[in-house]
Amino acid sequence: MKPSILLAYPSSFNCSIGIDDVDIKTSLLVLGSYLSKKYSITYMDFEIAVGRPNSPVQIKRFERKVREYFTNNQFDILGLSCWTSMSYLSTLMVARIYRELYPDNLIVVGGYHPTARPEEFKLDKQLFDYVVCGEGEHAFQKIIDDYHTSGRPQSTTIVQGTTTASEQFVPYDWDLVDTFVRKHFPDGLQKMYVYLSRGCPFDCSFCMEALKDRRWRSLTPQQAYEQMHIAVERYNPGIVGIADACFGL
Ligand code: B12
Ligand code: SF4
Repeated sequence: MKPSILLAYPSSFNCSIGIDDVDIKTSLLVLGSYLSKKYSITYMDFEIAVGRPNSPVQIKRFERKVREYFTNNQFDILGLSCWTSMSYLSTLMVARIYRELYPDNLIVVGGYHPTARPEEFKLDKQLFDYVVCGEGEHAFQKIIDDYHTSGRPQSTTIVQGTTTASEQFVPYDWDLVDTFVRKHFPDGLQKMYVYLSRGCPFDCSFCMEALKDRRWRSLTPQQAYEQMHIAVERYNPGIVGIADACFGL
């Protein structure tokens, strides 16, 4: 039987920026769209569903709500996006709750923070099974395939993800986020971000992008137009942001 997979964004703790401006996480959607060709994927964003806790009391509430969610929803594999360093603490909390409830299931983490600091996910009692650095598509697909045959690894394993070539890009699978959007954005999406290209060949010292393999890849203009068109037709947002690391190179 194929494993069930949850792709989740864990939120950020003690973040001074307000919650009003939060939107669908495009990177998780990109990753999920690739994996959903082969596997059953569920999308969850605890930042939107539960909130961004800013005090010990709010963090306790967050913990309780996440535990409730996992008690009612079990997956074979939990994929957590510690996308920026702002999500490090919430990633640990969500992983700990899941590990406590389901000690034998697989936990995978990826995103910019693990890419920069993979050792920070080698923690007590093998909290994480895999830490994916760089792009997630190929690495996560292989992890899922291997899990099918060999189960969890013996210890936390750091994996360097290989870069997705432009011919391997898949269209956004908006069905993945549809139930979530309808539940949490009853008035529709005000704003959405799309990527029309990926990567950047430059090496600015303050930017994480250079830690990937510095290959710029893009949709063709026709594909880019189609992807924007499909997204707008479906959700009619007020704003579509093009969020490329190096747009139009
Ligand atoms: C677009 C973007 C945004 C958009 C996001 C739009 C959206 N709704 O998704 C906006 C403007 C909202 C934004 C906000 C912020 N951003 Co920003 N953003 C970017 C940017 C420019 C592009 C990212 C990109 O190219 N993605 C393309 C996709 C395909 O690649 P990807 O995101 O890396 O995803 C892949 C992997 O990370 C991996 N992966 C991701 N999750 C998972 C999970 C699993 C399980 C696995 C296996 C793999 C995996 O697989 C994905 C597919 O290959 C980057 C980089 C840059 N040059 O500045 C900064 C960047 C990511 N942002 C950054 C920061 C700090 C922020 C903010 C915290 C800023 C702030 N103070 O508010 C917020 C956080 C928002 C949030 N809620 O998380 C930093 C993160 C650095 C760090 N170590 O923390 C970056 C790297 C810029 C930098 N300074 O270096 N951002
Ligand atoms: S994405 Fe922008 S800031 Fe980052 S390395 Fe490229 S040019 Fe520099």
